[in-house]
Amino acid sequence: MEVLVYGAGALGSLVGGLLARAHDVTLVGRDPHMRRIREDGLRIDGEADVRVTPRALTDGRHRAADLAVITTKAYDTDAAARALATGEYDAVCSLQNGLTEERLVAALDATALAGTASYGARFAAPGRVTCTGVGEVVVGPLSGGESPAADRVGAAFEAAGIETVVADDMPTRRFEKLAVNAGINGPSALARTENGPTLDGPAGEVAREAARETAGVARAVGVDLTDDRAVDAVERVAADTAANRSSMHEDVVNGRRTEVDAIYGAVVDRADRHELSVPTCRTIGSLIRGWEAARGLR
Ligand code: KPL
Repeated sequence: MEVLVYGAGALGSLVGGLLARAHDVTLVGRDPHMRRIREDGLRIDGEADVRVTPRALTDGRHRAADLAVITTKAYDTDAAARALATGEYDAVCSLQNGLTEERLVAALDATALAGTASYGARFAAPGRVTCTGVGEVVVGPLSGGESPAADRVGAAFEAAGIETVVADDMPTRRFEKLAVNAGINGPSALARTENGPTLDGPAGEVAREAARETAGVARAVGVDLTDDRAVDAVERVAADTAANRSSMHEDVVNGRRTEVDAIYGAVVDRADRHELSVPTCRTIGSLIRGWEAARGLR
């Protein structure tokens, strides 16, 4: 299968590098990472040991592939969609944080699949990423049910040795992932704790409450996600990635813009529309936005 990975940072390079073991892969990312991959190939170390030579570009416009996998930061979704709209793809699949797929559907003709990835990835150096945790990829139709496109994408990921689930309940899984991000990302960034201690320490109740609020919003928009399932998910992911820093924690310590709008904004906006109270997510979101504003990042 021809696959283009748009947004080849840490996770995109890891997924693209694993896919390149079995498929014709093009990565789209930034220099100097892309330049180094063109010169020396891509090296994955840590919990995977892979050396591959995918195509590596900095301009993703006017390309064609069977599948485009989108792994940009959520705030770059519209730019990714504009670039992908100049090319031709049978299917696109987001593995991003936040509820980004609706924006891809609005901008692209290709079949849009929803996806989640629980692999841990860290950027090590240009041309090199570290796999910090072997997880799974879940892919399925955005509105749930089955689709031949999801089956084809699932089979392609499996063929490359990636643990993959083709799911018929993506609406629930997307909100479950949003609950995990709402529970872990803000509290870990504010407390400067790795994912495990975020749940195990004094910030744990904040994390669980953010996950419960997200589940309440899911139910308000007609998605079946119980508070218990959301809390179980946030506890499980924190335990599985105990030693990792969340992406928002990394963003804050590196002085970068965060995905606050795609995570807390997504919860709070939907809560407001349904007159639901989500004080924990609202507070976390305001604190992170306050930090971004003070540093001129928004
Ligand atoms: O998606 C993540 C992130 O850091 O953005 C989790 C699941 C919290 C893993 O760190």
